[in-house]
Amino acid sequence: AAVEVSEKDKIIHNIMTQYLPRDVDSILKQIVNHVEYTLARTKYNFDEQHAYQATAYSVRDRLIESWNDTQQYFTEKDVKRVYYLSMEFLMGRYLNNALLNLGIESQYQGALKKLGFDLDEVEHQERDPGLGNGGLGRLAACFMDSLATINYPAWGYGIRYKYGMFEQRISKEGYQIEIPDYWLTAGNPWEIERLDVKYPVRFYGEIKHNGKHYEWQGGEVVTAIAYDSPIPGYDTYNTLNLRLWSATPASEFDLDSFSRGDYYSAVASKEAAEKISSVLYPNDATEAGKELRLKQQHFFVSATLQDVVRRFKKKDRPLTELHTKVAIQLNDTHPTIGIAELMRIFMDHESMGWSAAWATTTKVFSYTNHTVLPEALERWSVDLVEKLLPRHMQIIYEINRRHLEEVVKKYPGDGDKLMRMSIIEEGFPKMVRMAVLAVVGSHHVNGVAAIHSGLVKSRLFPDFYKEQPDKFLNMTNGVTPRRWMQSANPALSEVISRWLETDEWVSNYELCRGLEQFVDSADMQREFREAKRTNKKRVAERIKKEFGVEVSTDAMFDIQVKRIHEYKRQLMNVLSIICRYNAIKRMTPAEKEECVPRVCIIGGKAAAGYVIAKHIIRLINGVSKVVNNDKDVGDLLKVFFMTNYNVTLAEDIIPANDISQHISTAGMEASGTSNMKFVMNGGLIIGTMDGANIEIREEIGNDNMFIFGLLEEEIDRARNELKYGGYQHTDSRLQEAMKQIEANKYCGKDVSEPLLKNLQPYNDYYLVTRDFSSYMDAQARVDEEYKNQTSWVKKTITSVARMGKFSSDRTIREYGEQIWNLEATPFVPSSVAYKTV
Ligand code: 73E
Repeated sequence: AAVEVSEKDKIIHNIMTQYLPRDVDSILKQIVNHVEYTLARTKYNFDEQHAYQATAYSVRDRLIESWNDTQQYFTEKDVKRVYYLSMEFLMGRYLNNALLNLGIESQYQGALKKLGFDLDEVEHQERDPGLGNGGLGRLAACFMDSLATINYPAWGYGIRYKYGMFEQRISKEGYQIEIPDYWLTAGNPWEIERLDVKYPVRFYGEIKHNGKHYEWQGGEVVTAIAYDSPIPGYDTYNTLNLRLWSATPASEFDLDSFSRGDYYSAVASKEAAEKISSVLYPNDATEAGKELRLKQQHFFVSATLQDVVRRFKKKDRPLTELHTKVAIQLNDTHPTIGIAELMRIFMDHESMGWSAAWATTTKVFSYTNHTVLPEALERWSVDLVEKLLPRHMQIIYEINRRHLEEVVKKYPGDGDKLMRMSIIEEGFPKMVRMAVLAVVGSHHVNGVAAIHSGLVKSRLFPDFYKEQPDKFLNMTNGVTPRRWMQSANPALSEVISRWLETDEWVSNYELCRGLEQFVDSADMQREFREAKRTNKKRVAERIKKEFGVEVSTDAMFDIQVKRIHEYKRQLMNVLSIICRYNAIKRMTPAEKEECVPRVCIIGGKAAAGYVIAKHIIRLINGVSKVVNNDKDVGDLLKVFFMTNYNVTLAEDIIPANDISQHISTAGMEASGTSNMKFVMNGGLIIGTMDGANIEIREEIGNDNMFIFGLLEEEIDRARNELKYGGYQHTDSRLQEAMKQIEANKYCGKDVSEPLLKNLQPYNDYYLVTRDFSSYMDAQARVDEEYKNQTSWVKKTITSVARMGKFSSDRTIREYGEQIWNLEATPFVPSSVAYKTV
């Protein structure tokens, strides 16, 4: 059908006959234009930082074109959208990712070269926005990339923190120091401030009934302002939106305080509003229960739901059909208050009755669980929720009453079951269990790896699983090959593309299976090794610069980078490094000849209040100092703690790994995602049967992994044996290492005493001493196999070829098909009005 085109559209079309041209000279002009008109700098003299800013603005311009077209297209087609609600989006740097996704890296390289800049150096000017803690936030970022690439209609929603994840420094003595991360100092060229997109969000206050429905009044109101960043997909015109909310004072001033002459305190109370989006809670997997965090949650969820409902209502149709156009994914329990908030909007603002409101709500939400650690399951005291969100507390009570009524009907007299299934935990104080609210209010609940999804059913929610088995699914995590291979590892990516004779594997990882047929080719083996050497050389230079220590690229690069947490067992890694050091000290020259040199790299942040985790960092730094300065050891062992691990550092060092460590106590790491990145970058894994390690092993084969340790089903028993005296380790190497720590060889007793205490049988909850011998055996196998470089590189080729399952494209397709019911909707140019003139 012909599209109606207005006179105004025709005029615009005639001026804007084509989109931003992509040739080198046009790009050069676009960059210089931004230097002059956006940055207001002289075009004859600008530095690398301004070159970065201007380049970023020029790339953003292109993204705005495709972003507008995509959004208009989705609206015209009236597609169903998914909204990914997450407290964290750990996006990493934008520029290189955008250039690769748009396929214009070489043109930008050319344009910047003409201006006297190196694209690589310009890219290094960008600050890494750290709006997340670790795996959960990075997963959200990988998902955005895959959603765009697959052409799913999707938006991300979160918080625009002023301060992201703290910057980690290490003191002279080896302790962690936290520095605030004010990442906006030089502005953020990727975002668009939408001063016109804003919503009021209320806290505290009272509930009134006006005869028809409840009204929530009084209290404090803040305004949420939208900041949008375009998300390009790979090799597609589709561009999605990440909308982050920032808190500002509500515009209605409290006239009372002004008329009382209380000018300063009235202004001050407005300032307090901004606190809400001020800082990311630096916790990975420990729940803090702080009022400000619940405020943050309600703040971004309320603004998001108002935005979603407004968008839906633009087309005239009943809100009971919301689920036909809207799917909302809860990234962990953090946005779960949204279930009560949507009910409130439906009933108090849209005059829906309870049944209709509940039926629709439960068709909209689905919930991803990311951890079974009891200390990480969010619970809010009833008192706090009642004070901060009185109407939501009422609604939660009513949800619970109706839910428990069903339970009683089916299981009369089973008080225990009722207690277990209740949203409210009866105790002193009474608590709201957010995970139970999420399960009751969602149509699907998923874990993030097969073993974890099993534990979600068997340990966390067995009663719910029994009632509704089909509600519970597994969605094994994945990572985007765009950022984690193509962008982070150009050397290896080129080799892969050359042998496959295509670069389509970047958005269709399964094509890498084609590498396997060449695994015996000496040429391919050489090229894989050369790519590895290139990456190791870069990291070796970095080490030289930061630590002043030379390391050989012939040494095995052994890497463990992730948040510091007892369950991830960095302590076990350091203990084994101490044992290796002791063994080297005892070696004869002939034995040293046979010994495989290792460079051990450990990195990661400890939550500021997590004392033991900080002690572990101090111990690593102590061991590093002793080992690296010991002349007897020479090149055979070097140990480095890499400061301030973040996405950018990960992109630099993951491609350099020969082996990486994923050694959590079985059953405790829900999935892990760096394990996937390390293997995709041509390394092997030493790890436990935990999280996604298990599925990686299934895909790449047991021969290509170094697996050790107890199985999940053996853990409870082993813990009891340790605790009640049936078991004590007898590993003399471990005894020696612990004695040295006790003698304060590596750190003072402020650190060594609490660490050793945690290794006592009755305290060793994470089973470090129990898994230790098995771990050392696996390490010995690693050393042995590394001696045969040909068989090693063959293992890495086979592994890279077989990792297709762990592309986040596969993960997102599963969510799209099994949970969200979405259709891929690639933009078709002819459908946009002004393009058809
Ligand atoms: O195993 C990882 C998982 O790969 C898990 O620990 C992590 O999520 C990753 C992605 O699925 C995770 N983070 C949190 N819980 N699980 C968490 C909890 C509270 C605050 C911030 C993050």
